[in-house]
Amino acid sequence: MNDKMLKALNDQIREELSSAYLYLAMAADFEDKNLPGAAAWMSQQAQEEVAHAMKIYGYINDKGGKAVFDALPKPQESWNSMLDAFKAAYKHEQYITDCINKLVKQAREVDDTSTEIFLQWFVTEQVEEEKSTDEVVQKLQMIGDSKNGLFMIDRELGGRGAGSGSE
Ligand code: OFO
Repeated sequence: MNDKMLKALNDQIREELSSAYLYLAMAADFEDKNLPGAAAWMSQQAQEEVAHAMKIYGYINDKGGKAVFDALPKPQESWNSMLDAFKAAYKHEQYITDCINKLVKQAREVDDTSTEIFLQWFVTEQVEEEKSTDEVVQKLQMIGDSKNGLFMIDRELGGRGAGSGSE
């Protein structure tokens, strides 16, 4: 594989693991604030990010490259509200979409068709990632300061495994 492409894919492994770290920090903060549903949602999201990293790791190996790991940045520890955390998650997913788009561009530049095709899964996944975080932001904005509303959203988020989440 082209050296630059390999480096860019390795960088994306770090971005995905860094996403996992961020969402696990959010899960821990929700646990701390007695919001078990949101904690479960973020914990599942963190696991999905690890799966995204593993997908790239597997692809690098399949192509005969070597995965190399960089240090992960320390994530924020606490957020002012569930809305703040989900807004940050949505913004983060927009950033990850940008990273994926840059990877696709690079694959095209070096004429690496298999990597371009491999990345299509991530392009589609990012649509879902942005949608699922933004949906929660919209709901939280709708309920405003209502404690009842927050309780209900937390309960709904806890049911993610039952079919409302992304892969
Ligand atoms: Fe890996 O999709 Fe979110 O970050």
